[in-house]
Amino acid sequence: MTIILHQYRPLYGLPNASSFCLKLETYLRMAKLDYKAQQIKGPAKSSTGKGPYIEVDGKIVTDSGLIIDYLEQKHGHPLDGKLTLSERAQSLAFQRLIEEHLYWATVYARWIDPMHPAETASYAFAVVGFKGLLGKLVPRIVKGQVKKALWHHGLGRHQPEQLWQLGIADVDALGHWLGAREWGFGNQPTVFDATLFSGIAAIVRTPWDFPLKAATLKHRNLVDHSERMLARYFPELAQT
Ligand SMILES: N[C@@H](CCC(=O)N[C@@H](CS)C(=O)NCC(=O)O)C(=O)O
Repeated sequence: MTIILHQYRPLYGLPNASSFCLKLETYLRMAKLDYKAQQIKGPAKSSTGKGPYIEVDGKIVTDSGLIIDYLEQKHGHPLDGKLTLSERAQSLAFQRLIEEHLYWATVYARWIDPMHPAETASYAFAVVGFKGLLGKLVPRIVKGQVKKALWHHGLGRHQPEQLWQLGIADVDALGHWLGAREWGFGNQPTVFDATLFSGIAAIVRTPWDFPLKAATLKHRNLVDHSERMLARYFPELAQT
């Protein structure tokens, strides 16, 4: 049965503005599962109010990680099946670093960074996708919600210098850990690679400069990894 993938809009030459949507769509392609993508307009109609979510077997499943778990229960473990328990533990730990910590530094860069008011405003406008009066009002409202979310996460309580320092430490750890390897584990990409790709591409494809991006660009292996993933799974978008 075809999976309906509900996700946000493409942006900056990437299949999606949202790292979580990008990770999930990459997973679907990696696992060769049949899906149809539909763009979320307005608030996501999922149990958490967030995207991505899928419709499958007459139900809605939400959260990229829980969706992958659900699909693996049904279709087996085409990507991570050969990993040892220790490798799975490492994969999960790095995914949490990318999605629950580094992600928030990227959110700050895209939505809040006071050094780039014009760029963050144009990002908000592009990502929200309304025109006219709504295109003026909604991005401001969402920006307020993002600011609050960053505060509650904790990263948003730091001064920019410390916030960047914390995000850069994540990227350095990822760059040093990946080293000269093509993929995170073994000789085939796994869910870790889908997550790393989504987290790094969101930083380096954001089209203005900020300290986290400068630090990420220094890790050529991370940039190459994300371009490799894009070329392999989204050849229609890869740069020549
Ligand atoms: N843990 C979730 C995170 C999803 C998430 O944070 N999605 C963001 C977009 S990147 C979202 O829908 N935000 C809308 C909101 O918070 O209302 C996942 O893996 O799917």
